[in-house]
Amino acid sequence: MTDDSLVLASVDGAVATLTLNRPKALNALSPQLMDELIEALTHLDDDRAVRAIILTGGPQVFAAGADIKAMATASPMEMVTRRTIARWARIRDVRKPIIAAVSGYALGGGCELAMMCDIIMASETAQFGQPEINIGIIPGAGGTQRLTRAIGPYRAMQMVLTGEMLSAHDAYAFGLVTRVCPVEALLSEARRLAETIATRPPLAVQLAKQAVRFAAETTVREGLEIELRNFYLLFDTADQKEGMAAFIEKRKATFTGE
Ligand code: DAK
Repeated sequence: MTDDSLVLASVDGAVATLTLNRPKALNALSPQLMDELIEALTHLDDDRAVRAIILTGGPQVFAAGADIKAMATASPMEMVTRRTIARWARIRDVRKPIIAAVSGYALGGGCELAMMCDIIMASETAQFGQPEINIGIIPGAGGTQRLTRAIGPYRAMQMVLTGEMLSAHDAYAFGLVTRVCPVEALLSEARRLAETIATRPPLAVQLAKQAVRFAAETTVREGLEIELRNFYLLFDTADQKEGMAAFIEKRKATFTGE
C-alpha cells in the first residue's frame, strides 16, 4: 500500500480501518478502487488477528457513487462483462463485521456500499441518496432492495424516483443508521463499537452476522434454518465451552476464536 493507493488500510489491535482515498473525485468508486477495496477486505477477512473492520471515506465524503466517467459510454454487454457485479458481490461474502462510518455524501453506489456493510454510523454531515434517476439509470447494487428493507417501501420509492437525499438525522429516524455524531467523533465512536464487537467470540460473531444477513435476503423459513444450523455449529467451538463455563464459574470469559 502506498500513499496513492485508492484504499488506505490500517490495523490497530483487532480493529482494521479502510479509508477510501480518491478525494478529488469525491471517492467515486472506480473499477480500480473497487479492486483495491476487495483485495483489502479479502486480506483482512483472512487475518485471524482482525475481528472487526471499519470502512470510511474520511471526514469530507463517503463516496459519491460508482464512477460515472468510467461507464458513461459503456454498452450493456460491456457493463455485463466488466466483472462489476462479481466485484461488488464479493463484499457480501466478507465474514467479519464491517461498520460503515459515513460523513458527507453516500450516493448511488456509495449508499449501496454503506448498505453492504453490517452497521452504518453517520456524522451530522452525512447525506444518503440514490440519485441514479438523475443520470438516466436506476440503482444496480442493491439500492432498490436493501434501502427498501431498511427504511420501508414508500420512503425508498420516493428517494429512488426523485434522487432526493436523506439527512443523517432522517436516516437515523428511519433506521438506516444506528448512531449520528459530530464529524470529529465519528471514527472514535465507530472504533469503540468495533472494539466491543472484537471482544466477542469471533466465530459466534461471524455466524450471527450470516444469520442476520439471511433475514434481509431470504425468506423467514430459510433464515430460521440458517439460524438454527449456526446455533448448533457453535456448540462445536471452544469459545462456547469457555463462555458458558465462565458464566457458571462467575468469571470473565477469554475467547480465543477457536
Ligand atoms: N463519478 C465520477 N466523478 C464524480 C462522481 C461520480 N459519481 N461524483 C463526483 N465526481 C467528480 C466530479 O466530476 C468532479 O470532478 P472534476 O470535474 O473536478 O474533475 C469532482 O468529483 C467534484 O464533484 P463536483 O464538482 O460535482 O462537486 P459538487 O460539490 O458540486 O457536487 C455531488 C457534489 C455529489 C452532488 C455531485 O458531484 C454529484 O451529483 N455527483 C454524482 C452523484 C451520482 O449521480 N451518483 C450515482 C452514480 S451511478 C453496480 C454497482 C454500482 C452501481 C451500479 C451498478 N453493479 C454491481 C451492477 C452504482 C451506480 C452509481 O453510483
